[in-house]
Amino acid sequence: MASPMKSITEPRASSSASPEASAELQTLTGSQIIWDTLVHEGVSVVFGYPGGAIMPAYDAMPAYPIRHVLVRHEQGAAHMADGYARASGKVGVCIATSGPGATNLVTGIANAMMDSIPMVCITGQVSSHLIGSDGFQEVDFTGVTLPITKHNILVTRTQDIMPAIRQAFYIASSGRPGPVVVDITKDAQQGSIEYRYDSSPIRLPGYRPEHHPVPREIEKAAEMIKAAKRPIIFCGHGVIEANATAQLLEFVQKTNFPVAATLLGLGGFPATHPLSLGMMGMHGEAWVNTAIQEADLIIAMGMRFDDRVTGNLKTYAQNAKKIHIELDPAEINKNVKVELPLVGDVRDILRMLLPQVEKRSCDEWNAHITELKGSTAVREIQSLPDNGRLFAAHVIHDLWRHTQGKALVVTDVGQHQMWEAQYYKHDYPRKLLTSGGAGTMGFALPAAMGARMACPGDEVWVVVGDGGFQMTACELATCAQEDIKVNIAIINNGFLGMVRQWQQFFYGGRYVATPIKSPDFVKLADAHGLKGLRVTKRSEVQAAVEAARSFKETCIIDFRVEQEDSVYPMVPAGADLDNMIRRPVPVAAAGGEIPSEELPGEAQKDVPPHNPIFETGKDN
Ligand SMILES: Cc1ncc(C[n+]2csc(CCOP(=O)(O)OP(=O)(O)O)c2C)c(N)n1
Ligand SMILES: [Mg+2]
Repeated sequence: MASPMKSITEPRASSSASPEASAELQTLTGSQIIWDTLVHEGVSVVFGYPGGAIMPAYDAMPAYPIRHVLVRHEQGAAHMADGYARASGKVGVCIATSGPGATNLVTGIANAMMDSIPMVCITGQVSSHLIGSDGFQEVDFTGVTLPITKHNILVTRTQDIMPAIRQAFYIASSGRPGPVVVDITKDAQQGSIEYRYDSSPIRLPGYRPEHHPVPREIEKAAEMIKAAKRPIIFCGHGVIEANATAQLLEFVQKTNFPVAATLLGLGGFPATHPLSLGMMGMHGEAWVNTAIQEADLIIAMGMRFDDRVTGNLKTYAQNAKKIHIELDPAEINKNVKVELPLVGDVRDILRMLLPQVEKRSCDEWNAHITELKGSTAVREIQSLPDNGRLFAAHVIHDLWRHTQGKALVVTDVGQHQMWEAQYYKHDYPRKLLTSGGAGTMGFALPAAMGARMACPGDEVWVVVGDGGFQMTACELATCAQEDIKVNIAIINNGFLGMVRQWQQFFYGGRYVATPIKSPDFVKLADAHGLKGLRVTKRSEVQAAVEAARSFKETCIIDFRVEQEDSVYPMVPAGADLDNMIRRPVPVAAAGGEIPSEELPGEAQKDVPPHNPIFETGKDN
């Protein structure tokens, strides 16, 4: 993680009117100032949960044109704000009371920090005279969130509220985005001051969010691009965050360089484009990881070379020179040493680079990568005949087909997340939202609700495991109360599947604490006044998807999938990137036998019995 930005000064009191002040001087309470400032920042929806220390703010809320979504757990509020931000590109806002309300936000804040999501979290704090006295529901929330926020501010005076919130929005959304906490004491909310909104530009000494490469560096990049014979572009999350997808497409059209994506970069370059290679890394496509190891030039855009992407750093992409286009200087040479860093906004840099790059072809290299793909076709699960069993990959693939690849998909964390990344071809940015850096189970449902609020015209699909769904399933009640329509595909394998897979490959097949029993999801939907369906065969997928779309309510589909399927390929943690465990060649394609070297480990030969609490294909 990049070092959080901590160097700015305390917000200055500014009840004094600035020349650009946009409104008349009026007497307002701190609570009113919170909402007035949010309205000025363009906020139209917040996600939250009330309690003692934030009650004054809630009391003032109805007078302002802001919709409040009442969640069932504050973690949900943070993920909803996060999903709202990812889908819209705007700052998401969540709100909670002090103590347990605030600490319930922590997972959501850490999640947003790891994925650089702009978010402002407003929390109530005990009155200033109680701070440090272990007052009722007192938690030092700026202390707690110091390492998981881009910045945080404790506000104890009414006149500091507006400047603090303005700074929070500015810091959250400028440079490399991230979450900012504004913790406001109850007495600051209750006090009154003469107030007018200050719209003057924010200046924070020591905070320099913008960087620009010098022209010589751009020229050097153009030379390296010209000289490359085996180049690959890496499309990272920063391409999407910087709205640089059009520039990337133009760059590829000029150079004919192939593009691989990180998990969070999926959708930054159209997946159905002939030069799109797919995902890299631990569960990346085999040909992508092989090509990376063979490449002579990597142009990494808006990504941070995390360990799930690189595998063993000592053997990673040894043959490649590297150009790293990245906004955060802290990421340069952090994990992977690069020949040429270009520090700045990806879109700006591509705009500078494009006129300097000559049109060229890359036929030999692209043909070689196509050859690499060829050897994987027999392992392709889609080419298996329908044997009556439902594989998760089938569900995702069919979902992609039936939604014409246009849905906004929000995934949770686990096997289903990787299958989604592999089988749903994302052609558009901000249409795949997933928890990358933190890998937070429970993210999908609330984040999808936030995304739906941001993009009410979008068809939103939650792709979630039976385990992760149960972590935040309480938000179904929020869907019902707030009339938020999402479609929920539970990839129900009766296991904490990704952990089960690791147990199968690396822990001798001992399935400790991974078989998981679920409630009847169809009845659960019904209990909330929502729709529920169950699918056990591939032939039922299409009708269920169509039914879910046709309901005006949120609909859960309980997809009873193959229980012990694994995600392939897999680079074991810390292994060389091209040292992948591959899907065993299907028995039919291999002439009846699976060659033993194809087996992923000892455990595969001695597969333990199915989870006894769940029988695939049967109601339970
Ligand atoms: C909050 C949290 N706790 C634990 C984990 C570790 N973990 C990663 S994947 C996984 C299993 C997920 O199971 P499920 O939701 O059923 O999805 P599946 O892998 O079966 O598709 C677990 C426990 C995590 N990522 N997040
Ligand atoms: Mg599962």
